[in-house]
Amino acid sequence: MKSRSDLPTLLRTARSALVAGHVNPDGDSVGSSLALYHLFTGLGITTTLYSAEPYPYNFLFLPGADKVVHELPLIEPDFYVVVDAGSPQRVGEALYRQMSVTRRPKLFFDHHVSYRDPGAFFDQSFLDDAAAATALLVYRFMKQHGHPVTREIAVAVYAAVMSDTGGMRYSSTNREAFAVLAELVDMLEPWEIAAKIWEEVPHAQLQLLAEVLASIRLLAGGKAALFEIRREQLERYKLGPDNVDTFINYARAISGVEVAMRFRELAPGRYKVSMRSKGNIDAAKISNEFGGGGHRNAAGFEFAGSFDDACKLVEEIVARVACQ
Ligand SMILES: [Mn+2]
Repeated sequence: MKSRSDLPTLLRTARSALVAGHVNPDGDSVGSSLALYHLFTGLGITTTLYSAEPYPYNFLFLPGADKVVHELPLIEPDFYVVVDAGSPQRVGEALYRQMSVTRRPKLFFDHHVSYRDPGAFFDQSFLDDAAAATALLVYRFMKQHGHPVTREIAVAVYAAVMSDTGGMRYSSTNREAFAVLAELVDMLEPWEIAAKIWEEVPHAQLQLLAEVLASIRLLAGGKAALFEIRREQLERYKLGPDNVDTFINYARAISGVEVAMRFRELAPGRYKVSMRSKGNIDAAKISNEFGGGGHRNAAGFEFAGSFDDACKLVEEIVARVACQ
């Protein structure tokens, strides 16, 4: 079984594959998926590039990103590869269900520490929590087995490493990350990739930001800043949840504000709430009151009710938590 389902063998024998990243996809998930997609298609394997959710706007420039599909193919692929997901469940419900019952090989590339595949789910895993990005594990495999690194693959790996290290700033940044970027740098334009990842927003995002900033509510004597993002707004501007990720920073930056809360509407009367705090307020404490969790400076929970209800509750809870 093992020998038939390892990646070098599959690359010689399989005719089709499915590559999937995780829900709420980030640059590493997209870049790792695309590196494998280009490797496989280059070897003549018909490859489905799958993502349960749309790729973030800032990674749509990556070559091949337009090939992503959000529906599972009708005909089952010869094998599956999951990247960067932390655990197999995070590929999304439909694919997880299919992979749970399939007899086809399943492989896994990841650098997250939380999941140690005991071989119970995957047939072969490439895991290393010392890697700065999952894309580096894909790159290692390619080098080890002598697969040529094309320009498309170089751009995908470079963007994945850059984004997952916050531009080589996070504690995961290491010698391998620098060495691989140096190997790739002649095949691409670093300034162009940096600009695409960090310096571009769609015009509609700024229009929505203007609308949202004007609607920020200051509560609890100016200690809490709350705002809502309704589904209708995202639909009207044709934007996704990733387009509003940074909005909370504006609310938190307001002088006197100690906690900022973003209420993103999931369905009528149901919200996903993200919190960022600074100063003395413990965001996790507020989150706990709503049945959620998190850290002192970043927490979240789901809220059932209206935004007005939420504001009243927050007013009361912040007053109490701030006194503790
Ligand atoms: Mn990652």
